Amino acid sequence: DKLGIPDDRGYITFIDPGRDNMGITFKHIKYENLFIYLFSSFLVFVMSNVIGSLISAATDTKKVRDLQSNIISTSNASEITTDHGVKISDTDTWLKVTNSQGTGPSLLEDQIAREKIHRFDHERIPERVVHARGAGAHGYFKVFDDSAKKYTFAPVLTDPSRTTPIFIRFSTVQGSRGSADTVRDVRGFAMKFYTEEGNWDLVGNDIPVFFIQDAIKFPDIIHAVKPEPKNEIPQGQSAHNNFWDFVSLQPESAHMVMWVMSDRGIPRSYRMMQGFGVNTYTLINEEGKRVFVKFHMTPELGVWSLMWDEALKIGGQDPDFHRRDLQEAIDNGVYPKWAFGIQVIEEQDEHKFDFDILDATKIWPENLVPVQPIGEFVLNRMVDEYFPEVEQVAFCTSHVVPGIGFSDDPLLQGRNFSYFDTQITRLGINWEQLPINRPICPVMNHHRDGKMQHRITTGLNYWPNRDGVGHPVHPSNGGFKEYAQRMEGIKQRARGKKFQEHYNQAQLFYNSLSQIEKNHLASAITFELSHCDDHRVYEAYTKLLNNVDFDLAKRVATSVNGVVPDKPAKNNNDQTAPHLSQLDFAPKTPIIATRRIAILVAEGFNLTEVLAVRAALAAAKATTWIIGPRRASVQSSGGGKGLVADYHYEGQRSTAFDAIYIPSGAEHAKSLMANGRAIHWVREAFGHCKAIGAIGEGVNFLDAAINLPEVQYNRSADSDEVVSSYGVVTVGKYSPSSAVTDALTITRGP
Ligand code: HDD
Repeated sequence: DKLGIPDDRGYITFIDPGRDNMGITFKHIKYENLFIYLFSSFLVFVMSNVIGSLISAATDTKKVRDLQSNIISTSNASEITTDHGVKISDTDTWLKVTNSQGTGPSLLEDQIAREKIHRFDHERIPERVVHARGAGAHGYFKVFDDSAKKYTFAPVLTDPSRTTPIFIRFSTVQGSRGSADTVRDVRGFAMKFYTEEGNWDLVGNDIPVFFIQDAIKFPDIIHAVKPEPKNEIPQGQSAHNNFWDFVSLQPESAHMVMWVMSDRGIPRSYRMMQGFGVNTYTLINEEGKRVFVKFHMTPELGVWSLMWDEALKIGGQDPDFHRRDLQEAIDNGVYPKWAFGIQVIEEQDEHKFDFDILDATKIWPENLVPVQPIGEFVLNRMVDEYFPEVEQVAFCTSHVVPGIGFSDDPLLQGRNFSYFDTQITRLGINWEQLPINRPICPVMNHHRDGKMQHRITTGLNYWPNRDGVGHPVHPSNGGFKEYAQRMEGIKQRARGKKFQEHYNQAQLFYNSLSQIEKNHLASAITFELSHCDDHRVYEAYTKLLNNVDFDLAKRVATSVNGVVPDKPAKNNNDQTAPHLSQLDFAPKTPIIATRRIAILVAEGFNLTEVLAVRAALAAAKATTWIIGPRRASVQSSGGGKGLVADYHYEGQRSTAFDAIYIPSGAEHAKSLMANGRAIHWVREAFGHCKAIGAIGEGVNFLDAAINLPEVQYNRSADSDEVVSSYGVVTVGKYSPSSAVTDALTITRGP
């Protein structure tokens, strides 16, 4: 009702016809600033279209174009045919010999029905033996400059003029394909770089270390963590006897267990996880010099986690939470982005450290070996179809490109055998011909035949041959050449001397956490051991824990009836290292982009205010969702037409959102106060330390719902001073200053 009319303070409200693609926005600005605003809008419009076309150019990578040749759209060819191409006239009724009633036995002769059922019967392929559940997306990788040239001649890591297409698949480890996303687990972070020199697969995790040192132990750790063999319980959880039994007897896993039990085990989003190559690889430069390297991926948005209570609830409320989150961000054009960095150790420094740099249960602490950022990557395109892309994408640690090599890391050596092998079971020997796996550079060799051969290769199929075709390529022309490593040794089953020490870095990690993170970690181990009912298991693990930290061991053991120590089993030298606590990754300026904000309304809410706050949040690229008493129109104050709610209070829980905002409106606040579910909404969000903002009468509702004397509110109807306490942000009356929305950008309370 106030549209276009300057108010007594000289402010005007008008409809801004879409500065972004998030629908109509309402603006409320000083009348005299209107011209400047419209002119700047015009500039933003022009610029965003220019940037938009640049972005779509980046989305359209060489790999995406390569995949287009395999895409068939059902809308282009709407007529249905058999697999042999014959048009089908009836897909609904099996061919029968019918009696006078029109019923009778079905005939095997019906090749159309047979084909349909056959094809259906064979739709499933074996799920991955680990990392079965996942989500993937396309994107691109770029280096900033050629600074890595001193270490490697691989153009993917040194040529800033290149945009390398990538595909990333994120995953959980333990659960099967249909398990929930938010379980406590390690997350896979598998990257395929489609380089001009061939595919490079960097198959990493969101945790920089691993449970075991030697690949031969992999089947044991996986059997132990997977559902128990007698009853296939539990799904998507490590909280059971077998896992904790194994790790109590395999102390090399102590460091990794600390990471998984920390908040890293329950990320808020795939987009807010670090990635690590984990193993030690090598880089080789033009002069043939080799260095050891570890790869690091650092998310632009920071490293954030769920609370355990949230993770448990979301597991039931939205098992696809992380998959949906990735889709939502990419659909909204807020593309997930990571910095790509390397840690480098010169060959001559290999033995300088008190840990073995080839031991995957150890990090290279960043105070000793800093991460050098060399590039960045972005995910900007979801897949067109899940199965052919995400389910059929297949990675091999053994797939490196010239300039990148392996090390003698015994975990990596074994992995280099395992991945190719598993793809044969899952996808068949010709799995690299599948569209998502095939390289964007030419492929030519003398491998032939095998099931599902797609290539028709003419000419000779062996080397040497009289035509000189399919010949090896000299390294000076790009042929892969292994580093000439001097070797001398004794053939024996052995582990390196420094591989024997297991607790120093578990302690280093624990020491480096903030108190809150330590509390979460203690609760997580307590939860897990509480689910172990064999006393030998929880006793053994609580005993082991005393090697990491005396207080932690006491705390957990007391809660789970474990072995409560009376003195530390190992001195704690209080050493810490940077970037082990997640708090070290919080962006300097809080980023609200892609955060989900629920606006809790009832009949009689203040529409003008909601639209203004909503527009400000949308401009910061957050998403807002109206939660109301019904998923239909909810009237605003004075009987206005209001808004259509996105969800009913029962249709979504606070767990799906990062923050809540409760607008002003006397009737609306009264209705909320009388509604148990609405009260639960804010209590639960408060318990999960989310930012909650309220204005005017919304503050009264908040006060009634939370009702804690420690929380301070601004209840004064004519004060626009923002009071922020315990993550609760209140203001008496709305003013167009962005104070409230600024305050809401703190999406987590203390
Ligand atoms: Fe593995 C899959 C990561 C050790 C054997 N692994 C797999 C995936 C990731 C990792 C992210 C999923 C790939 C995808 O999305 O398709 N794995 C790791 C990391 C490890 C590790 C970071 C330690 C540094 N893995 C490891 C060992 C072995 C395997 C020691 C065997 C000796 N991993 C496999 C596998 C999988 C696999 C059985 C199952 C599906 C697949 O390979 O393609 O071969």
